[in-house]
Amino acid sequence: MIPQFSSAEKAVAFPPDRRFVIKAKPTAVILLMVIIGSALLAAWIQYLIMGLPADPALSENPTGSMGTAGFPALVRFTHWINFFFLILLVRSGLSILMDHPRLYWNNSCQPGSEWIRFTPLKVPADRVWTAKDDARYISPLAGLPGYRHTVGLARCWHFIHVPFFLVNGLVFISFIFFTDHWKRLVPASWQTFPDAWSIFVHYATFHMPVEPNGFYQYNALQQLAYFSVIFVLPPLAMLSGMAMSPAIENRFHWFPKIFGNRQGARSVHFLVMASYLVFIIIHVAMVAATGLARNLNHITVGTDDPNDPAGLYIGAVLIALLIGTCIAAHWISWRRPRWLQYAEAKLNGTLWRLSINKLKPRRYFTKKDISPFFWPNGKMPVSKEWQDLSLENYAGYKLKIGGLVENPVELSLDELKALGSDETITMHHCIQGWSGIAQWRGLPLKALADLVKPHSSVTTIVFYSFGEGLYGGTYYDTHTLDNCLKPGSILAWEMNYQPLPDLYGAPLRLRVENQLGYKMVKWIRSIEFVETHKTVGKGFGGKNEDEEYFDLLANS
Ligand SMILES: Nc1nc2c(c(=O)[nH]1)N[C@H]1C(S)=C(S)[C@@H](COP(=O)(O)O)O[C@H]1N2
Ligand SMILES: [Mo]
Repeated sequence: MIPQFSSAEKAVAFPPDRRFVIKAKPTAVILLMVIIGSALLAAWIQYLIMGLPADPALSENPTGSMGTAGFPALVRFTHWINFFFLILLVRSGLSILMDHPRLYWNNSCQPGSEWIRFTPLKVPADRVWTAKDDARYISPLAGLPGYRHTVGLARCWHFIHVPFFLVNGLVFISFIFFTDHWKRLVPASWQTFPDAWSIFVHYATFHMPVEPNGFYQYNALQQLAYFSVIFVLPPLAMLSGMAMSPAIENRFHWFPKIFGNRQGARSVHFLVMASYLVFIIIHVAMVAATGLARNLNHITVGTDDPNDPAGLYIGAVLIALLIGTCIAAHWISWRRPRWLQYAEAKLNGTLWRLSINKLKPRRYFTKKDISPFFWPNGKMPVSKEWQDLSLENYAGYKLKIGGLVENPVELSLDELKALGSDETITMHHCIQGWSGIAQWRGLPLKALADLVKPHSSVTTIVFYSFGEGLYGGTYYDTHTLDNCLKPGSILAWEMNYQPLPDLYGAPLRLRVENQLGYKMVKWIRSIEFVETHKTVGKGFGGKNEDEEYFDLLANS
């Protein structure tokens, strides 16, 4: 099952340093301890001074309303389907997280400002340290697909589950509201909160409250927990996920502000995942502790039998199936990754193309928003051609623009500048997870297209770099003509009111604001107008698309 890495891939994906470290800011640790500690402390104080509170289950109708009893087939199915998706979403999410193993509450992602990191490394200040250098290894036992810098495949898995996860959730929610089953999950009165607290005091002081039979009703704490994982966490996950999309962020500036900013959304997305993990652990432990066989009969065969072993068997089969699914997913990731890439393009590529890809980026950032730090990424060009140009400040640089155009041209930087310029202050969204806000000035691609006059068959523009991809070979990427003509799509020669530095892509780099960072080719050498991306490189739309299974369309 171990993937066959070439030596270049092995150096990236399976590096010698595979330490796993979690390091949170002291304030984050203290905050967590205060929240948990004060709840426990309050429970113990209440218990020691006033004794154990009355058990709310005893004062309620223990059988509940018979109309909502039991676990209908639809509830059982959606519960298990949800469980599968959740595990795969968490596992692929962990792989994505490790590609930029730091979480922040600020947009600049300045090293040291993270509230938690999953890497032992501090960013070295004395040399160039790119975001790719910073990616960490994660064991394939925990992550899907695991290893280091496998964000492309991890995203395929993560996103491919989203539509099904949503549909499954909608089926479940529609069902419980068409029947009376919602009454079991939605607290009916404020009394639920003090009741839930009383039950918490029981658990916190090591007393088991009287268990209502879950076939008929839940206790108050259980009800609140289930309510949260069904009605609070999923919307939070969805909104925080959407807030990370460059297409959405650049059109609806207010959207990430729901979470403070884009990195706040990323942190919340992580905390939702952590909450789900905590819930799953407690949920499974309670299912086991309060009558495993009976509870499993409830949720598998839908009977309330304490002795029938059917639920146990089916539960065991389902767990085995989940493990089998994870192994199959691992196999697909390394042996048939193109299947996954195709499926992801078919499903989400299509959904994005029809929806968020249509949004036109808007301008709203101002000078004061510019980030004090901007992660560099990619490999600096090593060719003599580029190095010579750099030494002479790009005086001899000529951008070659050709392909299916009426008027192919070669233009120097001064000639490009004479064609016009536009300025944008925008947020850059790297696929790895970091962001940064910078000012860019350059030639609108629209002006370039007007000059060279593409044939009517042109759908795509290819941007070739002087630099190389992660495993060597020319770095390139493609964009639809349509996205290149959107506002803010420019060939930039200026960054933060200075000539574009070498590290950030001199002499020219691309900005196409509804896309992720890897589509913004740096150190541009030439441009080609083509009918389709399929005839360029390996045909997937760019160097990362060819070799790392990134998305052709990068709206999310
Ligand atoms: N030629 C080239 N361009 C590139 C890359 C690269 O590796 N080579 N990396 C891309 C990625 S993944 C990102 S996030 C941005 C990073 O831009 P920055 O260095 O200005 O942050 O450049 C993009 N353009
Ligand atoms: Mo990136």
